[in-house]
Amino acid sequence: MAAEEHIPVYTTLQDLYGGLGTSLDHALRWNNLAEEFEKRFGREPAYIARAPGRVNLIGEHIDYALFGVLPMAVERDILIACAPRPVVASPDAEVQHAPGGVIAENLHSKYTRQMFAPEVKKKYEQTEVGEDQVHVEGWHLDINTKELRWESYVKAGYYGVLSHYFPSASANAVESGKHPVPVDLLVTGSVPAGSGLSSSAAMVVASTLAFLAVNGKLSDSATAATDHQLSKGELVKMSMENEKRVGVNSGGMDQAASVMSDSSSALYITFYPTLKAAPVRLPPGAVFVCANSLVVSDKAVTAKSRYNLRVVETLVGARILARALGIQVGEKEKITYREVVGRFAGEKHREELDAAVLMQLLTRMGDEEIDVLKPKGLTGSLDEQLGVTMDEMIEMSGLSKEVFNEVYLSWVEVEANHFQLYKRAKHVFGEAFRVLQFRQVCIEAMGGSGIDDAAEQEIGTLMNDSQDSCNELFECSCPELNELTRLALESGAYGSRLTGAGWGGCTVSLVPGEQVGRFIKRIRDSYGPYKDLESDALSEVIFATRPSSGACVYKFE
Ligand code: NG1
Repeated sequence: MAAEEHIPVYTTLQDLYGGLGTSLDHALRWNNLAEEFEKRFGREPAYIARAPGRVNLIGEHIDYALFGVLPMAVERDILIACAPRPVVASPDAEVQHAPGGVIAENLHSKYTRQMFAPEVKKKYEQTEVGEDQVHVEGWHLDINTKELRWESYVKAGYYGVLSHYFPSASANAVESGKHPVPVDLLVTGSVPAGSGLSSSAAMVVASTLAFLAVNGKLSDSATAATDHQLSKGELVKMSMENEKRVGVNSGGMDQAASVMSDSSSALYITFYPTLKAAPVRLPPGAVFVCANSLVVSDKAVTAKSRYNLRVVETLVGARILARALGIQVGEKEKITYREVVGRFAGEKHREELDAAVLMQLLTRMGDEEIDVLKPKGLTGSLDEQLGVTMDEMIEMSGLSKEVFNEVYLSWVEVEANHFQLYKRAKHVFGEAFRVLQFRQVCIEAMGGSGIDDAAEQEIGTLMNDSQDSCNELFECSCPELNELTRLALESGAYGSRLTGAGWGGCTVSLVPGEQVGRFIKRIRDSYGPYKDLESDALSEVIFATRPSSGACVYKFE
């Protein structure tokens, strides 16, 4: 099981890139990073931590309803070269001598050099006899969540390492040598930021790994440096917690894909009853092309009318459906659609439904049961009338206004005149079904001849259906994403859809392997916003990718 495996530590690039082949591009990039590190810090790095971005192939906006999703890691990644810093006299002496002081640089010139050191948080209390007592609470690193700053992701990863591995943060720890070492690090990334390919999760995973490595908290077969070897599942959980420190409440898909992927497969990630990831081998002719719409959707700014509103519509819908189906729900419980289905089917705690049974239930829910989410007395088609007002929604939930506000609105701000409970539910059940179908097609294709492209055709159709559903029912597409997916189909893709949260960012298209070059050229020539881009900029915004291996560490010997 991927979750129990250890984080791989390599000493050659051949081993690291395995299935991908040690392409010259990779080697040049790694060498360049190591040489730059040496130039800037006067010695070789001790490690390079690598974490890839991800593209979600299917299963959009259903992770927070706890249904399975199907992403894969992309070849584009974040690399962090790092080494413990010998303490010598210098103008930066304050950081140099602070336990765990960090000098962080980025190869990209727009991200400036940062220096920071974790502080020990102390609490002063008065004893009964009036003396001050000092308690050490833990580490503190100043993370600015109001502004998007590159080093916040580095700090977020560090925070987790400090609190998990240096719990006795105190002056005593410093004296006994159990404090974190001072570190120099240099970051480079090829995952385009803010495009729905999870550069943030890759940064946090890579940073977590870099700080573990320099502090001797990752072991490999050569050096059993620690009693407990960190598993991939543990790194996913740590990285999820760490990313929350930058103010993002994520469902776990991004970190799981970055850590647990392998170079031959996509990942079927399930969140219920526990987080699990199983490889799904893709048909051999499958090449995925990511294309950035160049529309930037600032998640934090638009959350109340987009992402967070969808989360609330999805959660409230689940309660109303549960109520209509006669399912017990605790008054303060935020039940999800996946749990409603499970309880309806009599699923026992920690037991999983068989995929065929789950598919039957999804069809039944999506085709019949969710009619209870429409406004009373409405039988018409999908139009604005399908939405319900806040008062109607509260009444349908069966909760008092006070309890409703506490459970569904106290932790999040939302803005809408009408809440589209029915449309969102229709998308969620349909999309969860398509994920299982996609997986099924891939499993069946493995046993087949692979001579024709029937599997690719079927997968492509599922991707197109997903795009339609995201556009019409979940309303998370935008004109540019619709245009890009349309152009992709006209240019020979089997299927094309938005990937990630939507409202901008990237599309992913499944393209026949032998046509990738021609496909990319046609999109470059026909998508308006690409017209004035030079070739370097173009290769940043549209590129082919196969599945990549997950996060790892390279050790210099
Ligand atoms: P992006 O914004 O593409 O990383 C977001 C969520 C995912 C998932 C998708 C929609 C975060 C960090 N990630 O992805 O968990 O809900 O939207 O499928 O919020």
